[in-house]
Amino acid sequence: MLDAVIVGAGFGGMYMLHTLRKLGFTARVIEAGSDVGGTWYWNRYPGARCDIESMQYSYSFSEELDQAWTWSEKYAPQAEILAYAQHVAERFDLYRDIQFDARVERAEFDAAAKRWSVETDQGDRIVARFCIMAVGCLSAANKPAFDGLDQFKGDIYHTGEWPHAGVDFTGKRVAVIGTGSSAIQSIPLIAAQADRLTVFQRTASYSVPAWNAALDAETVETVKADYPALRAKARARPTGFYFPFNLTPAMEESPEQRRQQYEDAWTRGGLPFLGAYGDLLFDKTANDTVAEFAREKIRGIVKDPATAELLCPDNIFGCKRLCVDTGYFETYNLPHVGLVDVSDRPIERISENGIVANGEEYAADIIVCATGFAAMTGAFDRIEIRGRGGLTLSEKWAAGPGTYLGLSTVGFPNFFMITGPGSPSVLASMIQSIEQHVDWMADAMAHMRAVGADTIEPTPEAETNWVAHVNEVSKTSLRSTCSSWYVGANIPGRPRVFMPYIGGFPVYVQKCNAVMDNGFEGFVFEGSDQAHTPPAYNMTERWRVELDMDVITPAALAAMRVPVV
Ligand code: N01
Repeated sequence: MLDAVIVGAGFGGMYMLHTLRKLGFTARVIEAGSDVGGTWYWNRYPGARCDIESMQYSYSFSEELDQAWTWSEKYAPQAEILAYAQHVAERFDLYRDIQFDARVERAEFDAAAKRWSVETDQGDRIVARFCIMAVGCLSAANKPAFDGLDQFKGDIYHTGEWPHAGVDFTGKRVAVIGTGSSAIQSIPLIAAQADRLTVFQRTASYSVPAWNAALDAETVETVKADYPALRAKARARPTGFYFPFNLTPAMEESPEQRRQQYEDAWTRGGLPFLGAYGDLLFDKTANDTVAEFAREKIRGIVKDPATAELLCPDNIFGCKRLCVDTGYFETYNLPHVGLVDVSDRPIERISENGIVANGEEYAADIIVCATGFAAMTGAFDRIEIRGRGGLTLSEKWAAGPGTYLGLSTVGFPNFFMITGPGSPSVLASMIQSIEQHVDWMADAMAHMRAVGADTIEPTPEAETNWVAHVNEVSKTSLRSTCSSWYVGANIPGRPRVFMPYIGGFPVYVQKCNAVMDNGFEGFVFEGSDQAHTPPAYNMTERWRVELDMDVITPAALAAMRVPVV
């Protein structure tokens, strides 16, 4: 019997495997794809790249790895991030314990034997003490069931399941459904090839220019000369990555000062634009000023006034995840690119020849669904996960996900989730979040081995309190107020719950550390009465960093006021 079965070979599953092996545990990873990389294996659409700077969007656990790998661009393209994942898998000899082309369909806990049994679509049955989900937050594609889909004579693709051979749009009429990050990255490149491009927009998105560029040798050398310092600064930030942040409240400055500040931030570009003022996501009046600035930018770029107005979002800036683009709005100035507004009347159906919307048929040879994901819980729902008493996780989470610290859930002993709902996950740099979770889990498992405990599971009280805390803290931010995938609102019928933890990465880490220091407060163990003691060995030590009080957010302050559990 294995110590652990890990579901998914993205950045989470890979680091979990590496860490468990280091601590002398046996583990096997099961992966539906044919290689490592997770998100970066599946999302091969044109223009896919990360929007956190490459030198921070990478593992931080190995100084040798940091020195050995050199990123070519400020924001690495998908193929380079995939190559990095493959490099890591080879460097740390991970491939031999990863089973590819096998999708986990069932995972069941046997309470008598205290073990998990995991089954795949290839007929495998793997038995392990721990079941660790590394399934990703944005990995279950949302494919709306448009009427007439099966009648379409052309090809349909989802950005999150892109063909490995690529798609040639030359000479084609292309329809793109959706205007989120994936659409915004791919539309300029599709337009560059296609004969005709029609974009179907339900909600307009805010987007800030990436100003992507090749990384110059001097920048790379400067970072590599003291990589640990950059990593430490990143860990102290609410987002888990470092960028300049202005703490002055936006409304304390004059309109002219604000404009200058926004212009400067726009010139730097990317997600750090949100750092123009520290209260943009907490003060509606401040947010109105940045929203208007962004709309003015769109009106300044897009030449046709009617199209420009359609592209201007009217919701809170940064409430849905901010997009980062290269030439997105400029694309609408091209004569062969059109925009169809489906905000009031949804797409009616797919016909043999294209898309019918607003009573009109728009001809297309290829339809690209950039329609996003069943975020945070969708990848769990695809697997029949049964805990104590046969209850499935989907049944348990029918009214919204309940977790303790986003890494465990009552009724599912020895079951861990990497970046699960209720952890900072998508609101922080994913790889940082992953590493911190894995280190915490590894410490817990090593501790259980040391004290002879069989199972670990949160108490109902701890879970209830954590869910309430996650919900309470979310209310401090404007982000909780709009219909985004953060609250499950992009999928009809899902419960509306703010799923990620918005208290900020370092506050969250402090809470995880405190739980451990207090002898795994909020957890129950079976098999040992020595388990409620701090672990002897501590992988999580490297996460003990001081909060960067210069960038403390109202959400973090609210989170800090609440006791550990
Ligand atoms: O998905 P989305 P995404 N009819 O959900 C529309 C990360 N990411 O794949 O807003 C018509 O954001 C939907 O409309 P609405 C990042 O965290 C990162 O683009 O629901 N339209 C929306 O416009 C990101 O946030 C990068 O009204 C329909 C779009 O489809 C997350 O992944 C790159 C529809 C979906 O947008 C998801 O991004 C890419 C329907 N029936 C992704 N259903 C980086 O840069 C949905 N839509 C790192």
